[in-house]
Amino acid sequence: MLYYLLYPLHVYHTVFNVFRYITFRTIYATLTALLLSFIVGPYLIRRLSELQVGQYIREEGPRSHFSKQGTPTMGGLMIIFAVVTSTLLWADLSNHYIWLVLLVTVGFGSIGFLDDYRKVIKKDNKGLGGRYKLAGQLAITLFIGVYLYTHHNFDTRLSIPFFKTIRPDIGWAYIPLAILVIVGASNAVNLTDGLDGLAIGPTIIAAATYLIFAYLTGHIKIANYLQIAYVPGVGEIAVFCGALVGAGLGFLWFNSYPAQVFMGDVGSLALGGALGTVAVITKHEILLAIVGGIFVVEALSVIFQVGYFKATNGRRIFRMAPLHHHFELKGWPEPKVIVRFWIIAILLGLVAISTLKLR
Ligand code: 57M
Repeated sequence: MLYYLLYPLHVYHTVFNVFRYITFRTIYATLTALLLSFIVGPYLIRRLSELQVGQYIREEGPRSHFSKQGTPTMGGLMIIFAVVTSTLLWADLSNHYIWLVLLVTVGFGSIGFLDDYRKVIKKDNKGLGGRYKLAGQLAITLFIGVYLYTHHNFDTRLSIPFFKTIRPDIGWAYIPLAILVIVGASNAVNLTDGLDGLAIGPTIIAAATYLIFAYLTGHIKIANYLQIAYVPGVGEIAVFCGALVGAGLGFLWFNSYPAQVFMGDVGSLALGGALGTVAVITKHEILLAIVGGIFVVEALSVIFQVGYFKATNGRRIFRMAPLHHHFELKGWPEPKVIVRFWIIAILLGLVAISTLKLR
C-alpha cells in the first residue's frame, strides 16, 4: 500500500524512490512484522489466558510436557496478523502472487482456527476432524493450482535441485503437484510443532532462504546468469517472506523455551501452507524437501512409525513419533533438541542456497 501512496511522490523528492525497491520494502516488511508482533504479543497472550484458551496436554506424552498444561495456544493469530498487515503495507498489491500466498495463509489459518476453537474453547477433543481439515486444504490448493495453470502462462516445468538441464514439463500434472507440496508442507509443519520454538525456528530459516530465491527468480538478469527459472513478478514474494521472517522472530520471542504461548493449528497450518505456496510460486517446489528437511523428516518419522506399528501389532521404530519425542525420551533436555534441530535447519538452508551454483 505504501508503494502506491509514497512511490508516486518521487517526482517531488527523490527520497521516495526507495519505495520502488524490493530490497528496501523487504527489509521494512521484516521490521514492521517484528514490531507488530512485539506490540500485539503481550496483549494477545493476556487475552488468551483470560479466555482460558489453554492447551490440554495428552497423558500418554513425555512427562516433561505435563508442566505445560494451561499454556495459552492460538498464538498463530499474532503471526497471521503481523504477516498480513506488513505485507499489505509494503508489497505491490497489483501483484497476483501476493494475493495467492495471502489467500493460502489466511485460508489455512482459518481452518486451523476452527480446529483450535473447537478443541480449546468448545473443549471438544476431536476438533474439526481430520477429514474436514483436509477437505478445506484441498479446496484452497485446488484453486491455487488451477489458477496458476490457467493464468500467467505459468511455467509447468519442474526445477530439480542440482540439475540445471533436466527440467521436465509435467503440464496439467502441475496442479496435483502444487496441491501435494502445499498440503504436505502444512501438515508437516503441524506435526513438527511439538516443542517450544521447534516449528517456528525452521520456518524462519526456510522463509529467509526462499526470500533469496524469490528475489533471484524475479530478477531477469540474475535468473539468466544463474540459469534458474525466471518468473516475472515473483520478486515481490520476497516482501512476503520478509514479513514471515519478522513475524516468526516476533513469535519466537514469546514461544522460546519455556514458552508463554503455543501457535496452535491456526499458526502451524498457515505457516506450512505459506511456505509450500512460496515454493510453488518461485518455481523451486522440490527444493522445499531440502529447505524444509526438518519438516520432511518429522513427517516421515510419523509415517514409518504408524506403518510399522500397525504392521507389527504394536512394535515401534522410534521410542515415540514425531522424531522430537524420540530424542526427548532418550533423555535430551527439550532446549537441546530444539536448538540442534535449528542448527540442522540452518545447514539445510545453506545446502539449498548452494544449489544455485552446484548444478
Ligand atoms: C499436533 N500437537 C502437539 C499446540 C501446537 C499421527 C500422530 C503422530 C499425530 C501427532 C499429532 O497429533 N501431531 C500434531 C501436535 C501439542 O501442541 C499443540 O498443537 C499445536 C500444533 N498443532 O501449537 O497448540 C503439544 O505439543 C507441545 N508443544 C510444546 N511447545 C510448542 O511450542 O511443547 C507444542 C508447541 C502441546 C505441547 O505439549 O500440548 C502434540 O504433540 O500433541 N501425534 C503426536 O504427536 C503424538 N504421537 C503419537 O501418538 N505417537 C505414537 C504413534 C504410534 C502414532 C507413538 O510413537 O507411539 C504425541 N503427542 C503428544 N504426546 N503430545 C504422543 C505423545
